[in-house]
Amino acid sequence: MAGELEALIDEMKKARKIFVITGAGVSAESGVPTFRGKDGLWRNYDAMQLATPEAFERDPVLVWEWYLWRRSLIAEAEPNPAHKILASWEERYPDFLIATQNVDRLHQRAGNRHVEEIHGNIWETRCTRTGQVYSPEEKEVRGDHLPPESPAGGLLRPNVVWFGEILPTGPLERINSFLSSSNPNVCFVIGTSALFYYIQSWAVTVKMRGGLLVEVNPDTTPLSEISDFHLEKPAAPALALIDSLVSGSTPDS
Ligand code: BV8
Repeated sequence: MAGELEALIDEMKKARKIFVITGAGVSAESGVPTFRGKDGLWRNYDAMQLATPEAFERDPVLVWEWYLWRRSLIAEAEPNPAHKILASWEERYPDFLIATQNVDRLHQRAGNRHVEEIHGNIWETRCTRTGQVYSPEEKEVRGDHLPPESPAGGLLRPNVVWFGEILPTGPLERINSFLSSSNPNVCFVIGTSALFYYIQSWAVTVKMRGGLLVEVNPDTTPLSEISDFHLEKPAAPALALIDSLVSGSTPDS
């Protein structure tokens, strides 16, 4: 395997700018269910049915119970080695950014500071009337007061992006300026089914401009056939292998 990765390892050794796109798979080894995996089910509901404005409109209590259940899982979860290696890479590379679809904040808990949450995060809430965003400290949601109301009297919702909603402009602008100021040497796409066109377009843009495209995923996705490297492994062992080869800490494996 190491021999096949030689070109990637050489590039990583001299790289200055790394772009990382992550999805639910990077948190799988922390015990957080992925969206489309079998463990993503909850009371026989498919996540795709619940993560929509229509579901919230129809039954805000049910949707809040799902989010409180996910919060309880995430609260128990710890950053896994994949998160920790990405945090160490932010220290190593002068220009480093993670665009994550995950709402669990495990990248930040691992130590990454340059993280753009393109689908929001599960801990904040937002008033459906005023758009005011509340941090967990400001507005704690409890199961005995569902659906929660904001001080303005509007329903409070999780501050995440649901299916059918547009992405927050702040993260999009920062990602686009990161990609356009100079092309990353390497783009990693880790633990995502890569179904959203914006995920595919960021990855393809880096590749078309001469960067290496590396996919880390036990499965194949729409990006697999155009990736320069596809490590068909879980994120933690895959990143540990790359990290060890780049830092020269273990013999070729
Ligand atoms: C948009 C936050 C335009 C919430 C999520 C109306 C209804 C339905 C759809 C639409 C609609 N209107 C428009 C749409 C289109 C829709 C769309 O594209 N659908 C797809 C499916 C075709 N898109 C949207 O609605 C998006 N909005 O496009 O607006 C726009 C865009 C930009 C600028 C302006 C306008 C918004 C979608 C956001 C939905 N919210 N989450 C919450 O979390 O509660 S999406 C949800 O899916 C999560 O964020 C998740 O991260 C994301 C993507 O899934 P993945 O992360 O890839 O997770 P998944 O389970 O799918 O895959 C896990 C992968 O990991 C697998 O490949 C697996 O093999 C791998 N894996 C497993 N274990 C490991 C592993 N890999 C490594 N290591 C392991 N151990």
